[in-house]
Amino acid sequence: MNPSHIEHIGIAVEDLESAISFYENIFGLKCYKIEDVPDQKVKTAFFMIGETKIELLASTDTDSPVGKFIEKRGEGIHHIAFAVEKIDEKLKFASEAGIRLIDSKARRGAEGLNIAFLHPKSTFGVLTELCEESNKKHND
Ligand code: CMX
Repeated sequence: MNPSHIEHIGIAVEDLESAISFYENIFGLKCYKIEDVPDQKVKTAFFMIGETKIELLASTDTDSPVGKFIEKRGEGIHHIAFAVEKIDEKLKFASEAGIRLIDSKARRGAEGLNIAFLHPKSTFGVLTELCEESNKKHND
């Protein structure tokens, strides 16, 4: 995979506004963007720390990955995202190594990144995301 860094840590929260207020007022971080991702039925809020982001995720529908997660396990770390290059090649490599893919091909996620998830049952219980900046996508 050779990730360059942790792109973001996704945290599932019940109430986006109170979680934003926690990171702003207690940690002194600035929320630089709030984005709806209708495809995933979530509203997201982003904070930058060095090269890594904190992505707060609030479900907009109980029947969504984040809604189901909170219902089953409560609030908490939902996923870790690694920055990679040539994401489709990395997915092929993971699949050939027997890792269960949620997305067999990268798709467009929040922040305009190309993203794909690996199933937590194949990754020691951690929902794992691969991210590639869209202008770095290689289809060859
Ligand atoms: N981390 C670790 N384990 C998780 C998990 C998570 N985030 N979400 C679900 N699981 C576990 C469940 O606890 C459950 O385990 P058990 O069978 O031992 O109880 C198992 O995975 C199956 O969970 P489920 O509730 O039945 O849910 P589904 O199988 O329907 O879906 C998953 C699970 C991971 C495939 C689904 O959540 C998914 O496709 N996630 C990727 C997309 C996503 O999470 N989008 C939201 C973020 C979007 C963004 O960042 O923009």
